[in-house]
Amino acid sequence: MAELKIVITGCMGAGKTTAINSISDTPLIATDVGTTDEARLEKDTTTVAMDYGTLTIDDDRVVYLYGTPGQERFAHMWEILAEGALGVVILLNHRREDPLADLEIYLENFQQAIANSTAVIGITHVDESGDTDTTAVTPYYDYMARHGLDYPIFPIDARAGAQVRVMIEAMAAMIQLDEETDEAV
Ligand SMILES: Nc1nc2c(ncn2[C@@H]2O[C@H](COP(=O)(O)OP(=O)(O)OP(=O)(O)O)[C@@H](O)[C@H]2O)c(=O)[nH]1
Ligand SMILES: [Mg+2]
Repeated sequence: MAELKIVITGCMGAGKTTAINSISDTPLIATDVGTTDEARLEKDTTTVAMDYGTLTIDDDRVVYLYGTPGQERFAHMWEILAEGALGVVILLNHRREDPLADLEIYLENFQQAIANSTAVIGITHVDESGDTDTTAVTPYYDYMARHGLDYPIFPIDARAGAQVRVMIEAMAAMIQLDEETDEAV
């Protein structure tokens, strides 16, 4: 059985904890605490260390999902969680003021993990933006074209397990495994 470690990162409120909770076969392990100060305006709780869940894809592959804290003040966890990851999911909240700037922050901070593996981009909160899925993804494709990147982009609602699952399955399919050892190659 191949064990695939995938890290889900992205800004506060993008839906990392929600996404893992919506697809995990095992009860979510979360480290959310009540938000304080300015973050309180956005939501009631925030991840301070990590989320953890699992997803069995098929008889051959199980995914271990690690969610990061979004807030940069907990960024010391990012490198720890990225260690040994076979894929990085960047979730972007389409309603934020400058989601392309967010994308840049996470691409930069997870540069090494992405270079050693692969990445996919999930765009959340599209339903609250007035855009359609098709119009929403355009600026992200344009950004990637400008930067010579070609990661798959999925408009998803983190609350909808079926949508999250399609994205994670796509990422799992991008990870090449050695047929004999089941190790990533
Ligand atoms: N309307 C809407 N709400 C969404 C969508 N995706 C996620 N949410 C909501 O947005 C919030 C996301 O919260 P979390 O899952 O805690 O976000 P997080 O990325 O883990 O945030 P931090 O741990 O603070 O970095 C939840 O209330 C979700 O229900 C979406 O596509 N549309
Ligand atoms: Mg969280």
